[in-house]
Amino acid sequence: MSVFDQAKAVYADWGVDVESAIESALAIPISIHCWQADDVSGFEVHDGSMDSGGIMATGNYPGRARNGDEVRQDYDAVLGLVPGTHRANLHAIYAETGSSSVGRDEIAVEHFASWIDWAKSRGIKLDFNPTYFAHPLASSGYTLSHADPEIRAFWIRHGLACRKIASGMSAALGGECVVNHWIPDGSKDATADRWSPRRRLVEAYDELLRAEFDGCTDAVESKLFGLGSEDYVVGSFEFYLSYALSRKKLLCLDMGHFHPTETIADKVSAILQFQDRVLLHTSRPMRWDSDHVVLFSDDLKAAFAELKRGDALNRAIIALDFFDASINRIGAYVVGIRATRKAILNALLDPTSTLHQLEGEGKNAQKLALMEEFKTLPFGAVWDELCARADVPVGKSWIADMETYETNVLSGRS
Ligand code: RNT
Ligand code: ZN
Repeated sequence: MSVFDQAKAVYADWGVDVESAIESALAIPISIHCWQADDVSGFEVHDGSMDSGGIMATGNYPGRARNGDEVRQDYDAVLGLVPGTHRANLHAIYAETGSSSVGRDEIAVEHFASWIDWAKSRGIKLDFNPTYFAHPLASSGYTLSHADPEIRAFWIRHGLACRKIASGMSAALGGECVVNHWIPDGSKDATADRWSPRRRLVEAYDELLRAEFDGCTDAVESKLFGLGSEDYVVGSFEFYLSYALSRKKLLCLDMGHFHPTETIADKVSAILQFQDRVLLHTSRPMRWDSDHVVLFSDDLKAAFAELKRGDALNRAIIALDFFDASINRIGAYVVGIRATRKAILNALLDPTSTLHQLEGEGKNAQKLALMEEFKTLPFGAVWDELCARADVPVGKSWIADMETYETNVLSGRS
């Protein structure tokens, strides 16, 4: 009997069907962010320095992608090393406008033609994000909630341009394109007026999101604090929870955007009582919203286990959000993507009905014991089988592929 067959029998003893878990785990889409490849730089030509706008990639490991072709080349390398169904998640600053500089409020779907061609040829779909940061009109720390109506209007036009681009991507590729709106707005210290920016933000979003665009699904992402917005973030959790619910928009929960002991695992069963779906930004905070590479951690496992226990894995849109410029970026991608897929598989192998039954009968010690037991079942054998079936490297063998790519491709980038 192979190691996999033994593992299958162990899970079957607990009523868990490994075959269907593998099949479902491979089918769930993970949207891969483009911004790990180039440290959230994008391709815009800037005059002078850009405000970091609340987020920052640290490190200077060689091999950063410098243009669209290199980001797509990196995507291709990564896609060969990770199992399952994927999408690609772009930011507006990854528009390719040739030698001309095009304003953020003037970008259009044709500036993403190379992306669309690439996605079509790879059979993957695109998601999208307006870039409300790294721009002179974001340097005050406010965008859609800015006190100046002209600056607000600029960012509303940018958001609208992005929603139209998303609609174009959807038309070209089929299916929906999820557009996530995150703004850095907030202030560093002792904010006297926390009310006006929030009132303006409601109005700005109402204007920006009023029209429907075919194929474009909008989400809004909350945050606790950012670099330079430690005291006050306009788009807090309460703000966006209420906004999304009242305006029938998706809420985006980023794993790094809560208090350190607060996890999103407990939130999904509350939010999904009222919402059809939720967008997850799979990330890993370390002491703060540090966007570290996602690992197969307790937090990640708990989030996906919660979804599975509520039969809600198909109600979560899974998108990665991390950026580490201090290590091989292909490695960062592959570790984070594999960790996320592992957490999905792990959740699908959960003995949910037995756990529910034990808890219902008040057998809480037995429930705890079973949860502990599952932590040491031969999960690795099932994961390896999943990789083999997806025709990607099994176990640690992908590391050698990463090293070869580093030698052949990344080391040539200055
Ligand atoms: C920032 C948000 C946001 C960004 C990306 C680049 O705190 O998490 O999702 O990371 O849009
Ligand atoms: Zn995020």
